[in-house]
Amino acid sequence: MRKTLAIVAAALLVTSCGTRTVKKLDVYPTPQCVEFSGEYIEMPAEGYRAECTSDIDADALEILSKTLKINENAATSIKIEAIDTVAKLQQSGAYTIAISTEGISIGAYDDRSMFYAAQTLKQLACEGTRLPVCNIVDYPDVAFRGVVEGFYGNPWTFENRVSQLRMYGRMKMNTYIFGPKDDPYHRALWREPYPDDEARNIQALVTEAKKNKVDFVWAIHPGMDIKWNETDRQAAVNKLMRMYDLGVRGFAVFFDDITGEGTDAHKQAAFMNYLKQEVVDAKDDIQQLILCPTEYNREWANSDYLDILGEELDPFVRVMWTGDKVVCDITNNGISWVNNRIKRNCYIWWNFPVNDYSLAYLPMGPVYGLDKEISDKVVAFVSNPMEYAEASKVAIWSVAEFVWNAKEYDSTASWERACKALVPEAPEAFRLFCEHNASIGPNTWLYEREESFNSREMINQFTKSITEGAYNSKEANDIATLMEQIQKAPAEIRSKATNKELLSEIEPWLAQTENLGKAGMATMEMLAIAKDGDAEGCRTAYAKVKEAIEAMHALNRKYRKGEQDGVRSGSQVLMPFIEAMLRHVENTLLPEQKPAELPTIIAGSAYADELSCFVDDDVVGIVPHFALLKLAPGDFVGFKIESHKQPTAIVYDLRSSKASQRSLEWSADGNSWEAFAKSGADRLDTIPADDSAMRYVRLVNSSNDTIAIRLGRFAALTK
Ligand code: 14T
Repeated sequence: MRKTLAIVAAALLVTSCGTRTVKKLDVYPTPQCVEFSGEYIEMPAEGYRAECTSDIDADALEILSKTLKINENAATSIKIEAIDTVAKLQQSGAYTIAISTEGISIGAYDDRSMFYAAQTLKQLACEGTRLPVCNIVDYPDVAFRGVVEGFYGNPWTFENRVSQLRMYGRMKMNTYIFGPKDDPYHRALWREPYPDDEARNIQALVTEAKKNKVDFVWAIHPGMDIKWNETDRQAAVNKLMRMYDLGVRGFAVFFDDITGEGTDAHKQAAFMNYLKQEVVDAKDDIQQLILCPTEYNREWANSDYLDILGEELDPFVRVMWTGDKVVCDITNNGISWVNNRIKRNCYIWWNFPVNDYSLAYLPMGPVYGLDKEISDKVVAFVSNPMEYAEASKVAIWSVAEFVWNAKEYDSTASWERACKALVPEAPEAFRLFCEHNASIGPNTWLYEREESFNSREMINQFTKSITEGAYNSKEANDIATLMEQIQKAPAEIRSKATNKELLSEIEPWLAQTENLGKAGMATMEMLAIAKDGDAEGCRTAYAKVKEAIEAMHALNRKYRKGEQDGVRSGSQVLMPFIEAMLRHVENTLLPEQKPAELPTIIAGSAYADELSCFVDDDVVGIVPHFALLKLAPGDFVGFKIESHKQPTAIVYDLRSSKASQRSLEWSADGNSWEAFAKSGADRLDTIPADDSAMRYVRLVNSSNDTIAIRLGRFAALTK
């Protein structure tokens, strides 16, 4: 019997779909609407005959051929037609699929739709021989979805970018914005054309992007030194036209993180409108024109800047927005607020999993904190990743799921899938690694991501009982087992994962996680001995824990960069647990091991009680405190270093205040003070400290007004 392929009209599919889903299909991102009874059909061995009214997109066809076998003489058909009826399907990427014993029907709005239908079919046919009998109607929640390579630090390599573009194709993301802060031709030398070899790379990336139905958007960052004159306007047009000649069909202009002349809203709007006219209107195939404003988040939007953009910017120009802060959750309310100001739906630039402000931490945990209702109110959602391209894929995977279908988004399930997709050879070990490398550490934005979430409760429970004098063997065993798994996971990942680039990116954290597991195992051994009151045996075990922690410190030191910390793993739950258990053993069995002296806060201000000190390897300082500290003239905050230590340098990351308003001082005795020779930069700096008598450090409000400071870091490196 010759089976004909039924063309299922899209309208029919829509009305017949969406009522009931008996079983879920393993397709990601989750389609909007799936009707599936649980029944499968064998794929015809001879393949399918393609029937369509117009040419099928070549990239889609390539996937279909591999997945389904396309054979002109096959009896069963795969029929492709345009969708022209339902509103939700009237958008790029929307598609329908109907699979029955009669054949396969695909409805496609554009080439991207066809490509996405092929991607879905590829996932449906993953077992190679059978297909589910189903109806799928699918379209994205957010029109533009993807990634903005917009971080400070080493830009991604050509190979990184190719691999990303392929992933975006598979995950139905359609936008890649090229804007790495440290690509010279993006920012520092924005007027200059790319040298030939780099130009060729961009050309090749544009081709790869096209194959994956991704808009390659090239961003320029002229604001550091732009003059609002004819010469610079022309320089920008010329540069964009050169990029156009390399194949680029989307442009963005970033005015973030600048001061001075470049920040003028009227001038920026006029500049964008000029580019619209001279570049976009001069061609007929430019897809996107995007502005990243100077006031790109609500915390910084305290002027009429956004209203001016809203009034004066050509409606074609889209406006980026990071949310209520630079790094934050994305809330419904915050989006409505900015949309009113800019008089259009904003283009979300989400600063996650970027870690350029906190390089010691690898945010490998789940993606959450995105309001599901935002998808109607944003024109786009792009994520700013880490300089580690492969490691960023865990978060990017989940962002892709969220932006395609927010109401079906389940952050934990999505994260587990992402871990499995990235390291299918050792998914459990990799998931464990990610779970304990999820915190982003202390930061100005007070943003935090949950770490060790599957063991937090067990750890808390155990800590509570042990400090109450009880030792719960069952819990102790469970924690010891966990520590052993953590210790073993890195070796398993190294030996099994085939993604070598990923392995090299995360190697410092793999090593640190191994150390963490070792320290944790030693801790549990120490506690098992401590419970019997054997002080002598415990002393040896205690030393072993200390040694393991020293190994972590040594590794951390090795990777430290300037004011930035080195490599941290398990910082949120497991390290505090290990430290707490050391204190517990010191207090109960080994009093002689207690540190003789601790650093202390000194404060000639109201803040003495709010602040506390930390000691960490060779750093002593004030625990980061991001709430604004208001200091009246003459008020000070500082700390006393333990007498047996001597500082070598003072490091700080002080937000909000200016160096000219404060003086940094030191003292030998806490009574007579002397200013440091170097007054230091406003925000981040390292000040040499070379007097061997130095034991006290403070900052004083030396101005005549009250000043406000955030203590991101205020510490001494010691020897
Ligand atoms: F353009 C913006 F949307 C944006 O987020 N700009 C930068 C971005 O390149 C960077 O990766 C991100 C995370 O650190 O934050 C912005 O950079 C900053 C923000 C600051 F508040 C750099 C220094 C800051 F003080």
